Amino acid sequence: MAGKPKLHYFDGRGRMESIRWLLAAARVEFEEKFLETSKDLEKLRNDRSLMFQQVPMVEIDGMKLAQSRAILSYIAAKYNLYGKDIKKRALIDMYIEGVADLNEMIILLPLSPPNEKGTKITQIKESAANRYFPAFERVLQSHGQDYLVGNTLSRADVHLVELLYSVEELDPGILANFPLLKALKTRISNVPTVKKFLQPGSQRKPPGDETRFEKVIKIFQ
Ligand SMILES: N[C@@H](CCC(=O)N[C@@H](CS)C(=O)NCC(=O)O)C(=O)O
Repeated sequence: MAGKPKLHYFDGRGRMESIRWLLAAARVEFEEKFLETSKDLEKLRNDRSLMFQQVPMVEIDGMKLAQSRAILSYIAAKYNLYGKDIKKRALIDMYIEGVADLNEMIILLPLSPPNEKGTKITQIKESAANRYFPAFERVLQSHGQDYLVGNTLSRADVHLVELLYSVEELDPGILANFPLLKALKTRISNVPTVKKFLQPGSQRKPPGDETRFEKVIKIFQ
C-alpha cells in the first residue's frame, strides 16, 4: 500500500491550504514537512525535487507533484471528487476557477504593504459580496440540490466552503444575505472528515499573523 502523501510547504496556509482541505475531505491522512529556513528550500531545490523551484510540492503515489492546481486535480480525480462526466467536470472547473480568483487575493493579502492592506480587504469583501457569492447562491437556487454539482460532494463544494470560512474571517456577517451558501457551509462542515479537519488540533492552519509571515518571507529571500 502506498504511504501517506507528504506535503512540503511552510507551516501556514498559503497555496497548500486548499490541498490540506481536499485531502481531509477525501479522508486521506497526510504528513507535512515544513520549510523552516531558506536552507530547507535550497535542499529541495538541490535535490531536484521541485519542478519549478517552488513549493507546494506533494509526494504522492511515487510522484513529486508541483503546481498547486495540478496537485488538487490529481487528488480530486483519484478520490472521485471531480464529477462523473465531462459536463460536470466543466462546471466544477468553472466554479473552482472563480473560487481560485478570489482566493488568490486572500493568499496574496499578507504580501501587501501595511498601508494598502485595508484597501485590499475592502476589495476582497466587495468582490465576495457582489460578484462571487451571488453567483454561487444562484447556482444552488437554480437546482435546489445539496451540493454545487451533480447532487454529490465534489471539490467545488470543498474549495467554496474553504473560501467562505476565509472571507468570514475578514467579515463575520458576510453570509447574512446568502442563506443557501450558509446552508452549504453547514452541510459540508458536518461531513465527518471535514468536521474533524475543522476541529482544533487538526492540520488546518490558523490565519497568518505578521510575525509568522516575516519568518515565511525569510525562507524565500
Ligand atoms: N503556480 C504555482 C505558484 C507556486 C508559488 O508561487 N510558490 C511560492 C511559495 S507560495 C514559491 O515557491 N516561491 C519561490 C519562488 O518562486 O522562487 C502553484 O500554484 O503552485
